[in-house]
Amino acid sequence: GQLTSLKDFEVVEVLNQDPLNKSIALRGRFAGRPDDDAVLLLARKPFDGGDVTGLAGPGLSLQLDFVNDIYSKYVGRPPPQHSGITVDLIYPATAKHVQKHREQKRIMVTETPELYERVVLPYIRAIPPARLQWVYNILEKKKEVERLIFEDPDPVNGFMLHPDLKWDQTSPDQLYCLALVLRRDLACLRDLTADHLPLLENVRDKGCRAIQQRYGVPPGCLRIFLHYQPSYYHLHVHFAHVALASPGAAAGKAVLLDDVIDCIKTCGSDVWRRRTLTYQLGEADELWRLLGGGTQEQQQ
Ligand code: M7G
Repeated sequence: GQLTSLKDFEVVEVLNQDPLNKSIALRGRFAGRPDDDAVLLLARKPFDGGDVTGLAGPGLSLQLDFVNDIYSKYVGRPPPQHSGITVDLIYPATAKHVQKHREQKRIMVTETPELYERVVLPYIRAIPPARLQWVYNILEKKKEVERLIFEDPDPVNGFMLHPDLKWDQTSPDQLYCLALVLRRDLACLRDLTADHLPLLENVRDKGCRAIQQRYGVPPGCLRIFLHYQPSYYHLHVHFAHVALASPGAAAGKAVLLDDVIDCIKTCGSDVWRRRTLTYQLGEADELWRLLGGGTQEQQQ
Protein backbone atom coordinates (compact mmCIF):
# COMPACT_ATOMS: atom_id res chain seq x y z
CA GLY A 1 0.00 0.00 0.00
CA GLN A 2 0.82 3.67 -0.03
CA LEU A 3 2.48 5.38 2.93
CA THR A 4 2.23 9.00 3.99
CA SER A 5 4.65 8.76 6.90
CA LEU A 6 6.83 6.24 8.71
CA LYS A 7 5.12 6.59 12.07
CA ASP A 8 4.59 2.83 12.39
CA PHE A 9 8.14 1.99 11.32
CA GLU A 10 10.81 0.89 13.75
CA VAL A 11 14.46 0.70 12.71
CA VAL A 12 16.02 -2.65 13.61
CA GLU A 13 19.43 -2.37 11.93
CA VAL A 14 21.53 0.12 10.00
CA LEU A 15 22.57 -1.97 7.01
CA ASN A 16 24.85 0.53 5.32
CA GLN A 17 25.89 4.18 5.42
CA ASP A 18 27.46 5.90 2.46
CA PRO A 19 28.54 9.49 3.21
CA LEU A 20 29.84 9.98 -0.36
CA ASN A 21 26.53 9.07 -1.95
CA LYS A 22 24.72 10.67 0.99
CA SER A 23 22.61 7.60 1.47
CA ILE A 24 21.76 5.04 4.14
CA ALA A 25 20.12 1.62 4.09
CA LEU A 26 18.00 0.52 7.05
CA ARG A 27 16.24 -2.67 8.06
CA GLY A 28 13.07 -2.24 10.05
CA ARG A 29 9.60 -3.49 10.89
CA PHE A 30 6.12 -2.04 10.78
CA ALA A 31 3.92 -2.10 13.87
CA GLY A 32 1.75 -5.21 14.00
CA ARG A 33 3.92 -7.12 11.48
CA PRO A 34 6.84 -8.32 13.63
CA ASP A 35 7.83 -11.09 11.22
CA ASP A 36 8.19 -9.02 8.04
CA ASP A 37 11.41 -7.16 7.37
CA ALA A 38 11.41 -3.90 5.45
CA VAL A 39 14.43 -2.48 3.69
CA LEU A 40 14.41 1.32 3.51
CA LEU A 41 16.89 3.22 1.35
CA LEU A 42 17.21 6.93 2.06
CA ALA A 43 19.24 9.27 -0.13
CA ARG A 44 19.63 13.01 -0.45
CA LYS A 45 18.30 14.18 -3.78
CA PRO A 46 20.80 15.72 -6.21
CA PHE A 47 20.45 19.47 -6.76
CA ASP A 48 18.18 20.39 -9.62
CA GLY A 49 20.64 22.10 -11.97
CA GLY A 50 17.82 23.91 -13.74
CA ASP A 51 16.69 25.76 -10.64
CA VAL A 52 19.81 27.25 -9.06
CA THR A 53 18.21 30.63 -8.42
CA GLY A 54 15.58 29.01 -6.21
CA LEU A 55 18.29 27.26 -4.21
CA ALA A 56 20.87 30.06 -3.75
CA GLY A 57 18.26 32.72 -3.04
CA PRO A 58 16.29 34.28 -0.22
CA GLY A 59 14.73 30.90 0.65
CA LEU A 60 18.09 29.58 1.91
CA SER A 61 18.75 30.47 5.54
CA LEU A 62 22.41 30.45 6.67
CA GLN A 63 24.15 29.68 9.92
CA LEU A 64 27.82 30.58 10.13
CA ASP A 65 30.36 27.82 10.73
CA PHE A 66 33.57 29.92 10.39
CA VAL A 67 35.25 32.75 8.50
CA ASN A 68 38.97 32.80 7.63
CA ASP A 69 40.24 35.60 5.41
CA ILE A 70 38.26 35.40 2.16
CA TYR A 71 36.93 31.89 2.98
CA SER A 72 33.77 31.16 4.91
CA LYS A 73 31.55 28.19 5.60
CA TYR A 74 27.88 27.96 6.55
CA VAL A 75 25.26 25.36 7.26
CA GLY A 76 22.37 26.15 4.93
CA ARG A 77 18.72 25.25 5.41
CA PRO A 78 17.13 25.01 1.97
CA PRO A 79 13.47 25.74 1.28
CA PRO A 80 11.24 22.62 1.33
CA GLN A 81 11.23 22.13 -2.45
CA HIS A 82 15.03 21.71 -2.30
CA SER A 83 15.35 19.59 0.82
CA GLY A 84 13.68 16.38 -0.35
CA ILE A 85 15.17 12.94 0.08
CA THR A 86 14.28 9.86 -1.93
CA VAL A 87 12.81 6.99 0.08
CA ASP A 88 12.84 3.53 -1.50
CA LEU A 89 10.95 0.84 0.37
CA ILE A 90 11.16 -2.91 -0.22
CA TYR A 91 8.41 -4.59 1.77
CA PRO A 92 8.13 -7.36 2.68
CA ALA A 93 11.84 -7.82 2.00
CA THR A 94 13.41 -11.26 1.59
CA ALA A 95 16.63 -12.30 3.33
CA LYS A 96 18.24 -11.80 -0.07
CA HIS A 97 17.22 -8.12 -0.18
CA VAL A 98 18.50 -7.57 3.36
CA GLN A 99 21.80 -9.25 2.54
CA LYS A 100 22.20 -7.29 -0.70
CA HIS A 101 21.94 -3.95 1.06
CA ARG A 102 24.00 -4.85 4.14
CA GLU A 103 27.57 -3.59 4.10
CA GLN A 104 29.85 -6.53 3.40
CA LYS A 105 33.30 -7.43 2.23
CA ARG A 106 33.55 -7.67 -1.55
CA ILE A 107 35.43 -10.59 -3.09
CA MET A 108 36.62 -11.22 -6.63
CA VAL A 109 35.73 -14.62 -8.05
CA THR A 110 36.68 -16.36 -11.27
CA GLU A 111 33.96 -18.37 -12.94
CA THR A 112 35.16 -20.89 -15.49
CA PRO A 113 32.68 -22.31 -18.04
CA GLU A 114 32.78 -25.52 -15.99
CA LEU A 115 31.83 -23.70 -12.78
CA TYR A 116 29.07 -21.94 -14.68
CA GLU A 117 27.54 -25.22 -15.88
CA ARG A 118 27.99 -27.07 -12.60
CA VAL A 119 27.22 -24.40 -9.99
CA VAL A 120 25.89 -21.14 -11.39
CA LEU A 121 23.37 -22.43 -13.93
CA PRO A 122 21.60 -24.69 -11.37
CA TYR A 123 21.62 -21.74 -8.95
CA ILE A 124 19.97 -19.49 -11.55
CA ARG A 125 17.39 -22.17 -12.45
CA ALA A 126 16.44 -22.64 -8.79
CA ILE A 127 15.60 -18.96 -8.23
CA PRO A 128 11.86 -18.67 -7.55
CA PRO A 129 10.08 -17.03 -10.52
CA ALA A 130 8.36 -14.65 -8.06
CA ARG A 131 11.62 -12.68 -7.89
CA LEU A 132 10.87 -11.45 -11.40
CA GLN A 133 7.31 -10.36 -10.62
CA TRP A 134 8.22 -6.68 -10.92
CA VAL A 135 9.70 -7.33 -14.39
CA TYR A 136 6.59 -9.16 -15.58
CA ASN A 137 4.38 -6.42 -14.12
CA ILE A 138 6.22 -3.93 -16.33
CA LEU A 139 6.15 -6.15 -19.44
CA GLU A 140 2.43 -6.83 -18.99
CA LYS A 141 1.79 -3.11 -18.48
CA LYS A 142 0.39 -3.60 -15.03
CA LYS A 143 2.98 -1.30 -13.43
CA GLU A 144 5.04 1.77 -14.31
CA VAL A 145 2.92 2.31 -17.43
CA GLU A 146 3.06 6.09 -17.13
CA ARG A 147 6.86 5.91 -16.77
CA LEU A 148 7.37 4.11 -20.09
CA ILE A 149 9.91 5.97 -22.24
CA PHE A 150 9.94 3.73 -25.30
CA GLU A 151 8.61 0.40 -26.49
CA ASP A 152 9.47 -1.81 -29.44
CA PRO A 153 6.76 -4.51 -29.45
CA ASP A 154 8.61 -7.00 -31.69
CA PRO A 155 8.34 -10.38 -29.89
CA VAL A 156 11.91 -11.42 -30.78
CA ASN A 157 13.93 -8.19 -30.81
CA GLY A 158 11.59 -5.92 -28.84
CA PHE A 159 12.10 -4.28 -25.47
CA MET A 160 10.71 -1.68 -23.08
CA LEU A 161 12.66 1.28 -21.74
CA HIS A 162 11.89 2.86 -18.36
CA PRO A 163 13.68 5.11 -15.88
CA ASP A 164 15.54 2.83 -13.49
CA LEU A 165 14.35 2.68 -9.89
CA LYS A 166 17.67 4.30 -8.94
CA TRP A 167 16.96 7.52 -10.87
CA ASP A 168 14.51 10.15 -9.64
CA GLN A 169 14.50 11.82 -13.09
CA THR A 170 15.44 15.26 -11.73
CA SER A 171 18.77 15.76 -13.49
CA PRO A 172 19.74 14.34 -16.89
CA ASP A 173 23.40 14.10 -15.82
CA GLN A 174 22.29 11.46 -13.29
CA LEU A 175 20.31 9.64 -15.98
CA TYR A 176 19.75 5.94 -15.37
CA CYS A 177 17.36 3.95 -17.56
CA LEU A 178 16.62 0.27 -17.87
CA ALA A 179 15.76 -1.71 -21.00
CA LEU A 180 13.88 -4.95 -20.37
CA VAL A 181 13.74 -7.33 -23.34
CA LEU A 182 10.26 -8.69 -24.08
CA ARG A 183 11.33 -12.31 -24.62
CA ARG A 184 11.56 -14.37 -21.47
CA ASP A 185 14.06 -17.04 -22.50
CA LEU A 186 17.26 -15.08 -21.84
CA ALA A 187 18.49 -14.98 -18.25
CA CYS A 188 21.87 -13.27 -18.53
CA LEU A 189 25.05 -12.59 -20.47
CA ARG A 190 25.94 -16.31 -20.59
CA ASP A 191 22.87 -16.99 -22.77
CA LEU A 192 23.83 -14.56 -25.53
CA THR A 193 24.95 -15.81 -28.94
CA ALA A 194 25.13 -14.53 -32.52
CA ASP A 195 21.36 -15.21 -32.75
CA HIS A 196 20.85 -12.30 -30.37
CA LEU A 197 22.96 -9.71 -32.18
CA PRO A 198 19.87 -8.12 -33.82
CA LEU A 199 18.24 -7.89 -30.37
CA LEU A 200 21.29 -6.33 -28.71
CA GLU A 201 21.87 -3.85 -31.52
CA ASN A 202 18.19 -2.96 -31.54
CA VAL A 203 18.20 -2.25 -27.81
CA ARG A 204 21.33 -0.13 -28.16
CA ASP A 205 20.23 1.88 -31.21
CA LYS A 206 16.58 2.47 -30.34
CA GLY A 207 17.35 2.91 -26.65
CA CYS A 208 19.91 5.63 -27.45
CA ARG A 209 17.53 7.38 -29.82
CA ALA A 210 14.67 7.38 -27.31
CA ILE A 211 16.89 8.73 -24.53
CA GLN A 212 18.24 11.50 -26.74
CA GLN A 213 14.71 12.48 -27.77
CA ARG A 214 13.27 12.43 -24.28
CA TYR A 215 16.13 13.77 -22.16
CA GLY A 216 18.51 15.40 -24.66
CA VAL A 217 21.37 13.14 -23.56
CA PRO A 218 23.35 12.04 -26.64
CA PRO A 219 24.62 8.46 -27.13
CA GLY A 220 28.21 9.61 -26.50
CA CYS A 221 27.24 10.44 -22.91
CA LEU A 222 25.82 7.01 -22.14
CA ARG A 223 27.49 4.06 -20.49
CA ILE A 224 25.46 1.08 -21.73
CA PHE A 225 26.09 -2.20 -19.96
CA LEU A 226 24.90 -5.54 -18.62
CA HIS A 227 25.66 -6.83 -15.15
CA TYR A 228 27.38 -10.09 -14.44
CA GLN A 229 26.18 -11.30 -12.03
CA PRO A 230 22.87 -9.42 -12.21
CA SER A 231 20.39 -9.44 -9.34
CA TYR A 232 17.51 -10.34 -11.66
CA TYR A 233 17.85 -13.06 -14.27
CA HIS A 234 15.71 -11.65 -17.04
CA LEU A 235 17.89 -10.05 -19.70
CA HIS A 236 18.09 -6.27 -19.25
CA VAL A 237 20.45 -3.48 -20.25
CA HIS A 238 21.50 -0.50 -18.12
CA PHE A 239 21.76 2.95 -19.70
CA ALA A 240 23.61 5.30 -17.30
CA HIS A 241 25.05 8.77 -17.79
CA VAL A 242 28.81 8.43 -18.22
CA ALA A 243 29.34 11.02 -15.44
CA LEU A 244 27.61 8.76 -12.94
CA ALA A 245 30.07 6.97 -10.66
CA SER A 246 27.98 4.11 -9.30
CA PRO A 247 29.39 0.83 -7.98
CA GLY A 248 27.24 -0.93 -10.57
CA ALA A 249 29.29 0.70 -13.34
CA ALA A 250 32.59 -0.69 -12.05
CA ALA A 251 34.83 -3.37 -13.53
CA GLY A 252 33.90 -6.72 -12.05
CA LYS A 253 30.19 -5.97 -12.36
CA ALA A 254 29.44 -4.06 -15.57
CA VAL A 255 30.16 -5.42 -19.07
CA LEU A 256 29.70 -2.85 -21.82
CA LEU A 257 27.00 -3.76 -24.33
CA ASP A 258 29.33 -2.83 -27.20
CA ASP A 259 31.94 -5.24 -25.83
CA VAL A 260 29.31 -7.98 -25.54
CA ILE A 261 28.38 -7.46 -29.19
CA ASP A 262 31.94 -7.13 -30.46
CA CYS A 263 33.10 -10.20 -28.57
CA ILE A 264 30.43 -12.33 -30.25
CA LYS A 265 31.45 -10.94 -33.65
CA THR A 266 35.19 -11.39 -33.21
CA CYS A 267 35.39 -14.52 -31.05
CA GLY A 268 32.37 -16.53 -32.17
CA SER A 269 28.77 -17.19 -31.34
CA ASP A 270 29.31 -19.20 -28.17
CA VAL A 271 32.01 -16.97 -26.68
CA TRP A 272 29.97 -16.01 -23.60
CA ARG A 273 29.54 -19.69 -22.77
CA ARG A 274 33.23 -20.41 -23.32
CA ARG A 275 34.73 -17.46 -21.50
CA THR A 276 36.05 -17.46 -17.98
CA LEU A 277 34.48 -14.47 -16.25
CA THR A 278 35.94 -12.64 -13.28
CA TYR A 279 33.61 -10.56 -11.15
CA GLN A 280 32.94 -9.34 -7.63
CA LEU A 281 30.46 -10.71 -5.13
CA GLY A 282 29.45 -9.76 -1.63
CA GLU A 283 30.71 -12.16 1.00
CA ALA A 284 27.12 -12.72 2.16
CA ASP A 285 26.00 -13.67 -1.36
CA GLU A 286 24.71 -17.23 -1.61
CA LEU A 287 26.61 -17.65 -4.86
CA TRP A 288 29.89 -16.95 -3.08
CA ARG A 289 29.19 -19.84 -0.73
CA LEU A 290 28.17 -22.13 -3.60
CA LEU A 291 31.37 -21.29 -5.44
CA GLY A 292 33.31 -22.54 -2.43
CA GLY A 293 33.86 -19.15 -0.83
CA GLY A 294 35.54 -19.15 2.53
CA THR A 295 37.39 -22.41 1.93
CA GLN A 296 41.15 -22.24 2.35
CA GLU A 297 41.74 -22.72 -1.34
CA GLN A 298 39.81 -19.55 -2.23
CA GLN A 299 41.27 -17.42 0.54
CA GLN A 300 44.87 -17.75 -0.60
P1 M7G B 1 20.62 -5.94 -11.95
O1 M7G B 1 21.84 -5.86 -12.78
O2 M7G B 1 19.78 -7.17 -12.08
O3 M7G B 1 20.92 -5.80 -10.44
O4 M7G B 1 19.77 -4.67 -12.34
P2 M7G B 1 21.49 -4.67 -9.51
O5 M7G B 1 20.27 -4.20 -8.74
O6 M7G B 1 22.46 -5.41 -8.68
O7 M7G B 1 22.08 -3.60 -10.37
C1 M7G B 1 18.44 -4.51 -12.02
C2 M7G B 1 18.11 -3.04 -12.22
O8 M7G B 1 16.71 -2.90 -12.10
C3 M7G B 1 18.75 -2.15 -11.16
O9 M7G B 1 19.40 -1.06 -11.78
C4 M7G B 1 17.55 -1.71 -10.32
O10 M7G B 1 17.70 -0.40 -9.79
C5 M7G B 1 16.40 -1.79 -11.28
N1 M7G B 1 15.11 -2.08 -10.64
C6 M7G B 1 14.89 -2.98 -9.66
N2 M7G B 1 13.56 -3.00 -9.36
C7 M7G B 1 12.97 -3.86 -8.35
C8 M7G B 1 12.93 -2.10 -10.18
C9 M7G B 1 11.56 -1.69 -10.32
O11 M7G B 1 10.64 -2.14 -9.65
N3 M7G B 1 11.33 -0.75 -11.28
C10 M7G B 1 12.33 -0.20 -12.05
N4 M7G B 1 12.00 0.73 -12.95
N5 M7G B 1 13.62 -0.58 -11.92
C11 M7G B 1 13.93 -1.52 -11.00
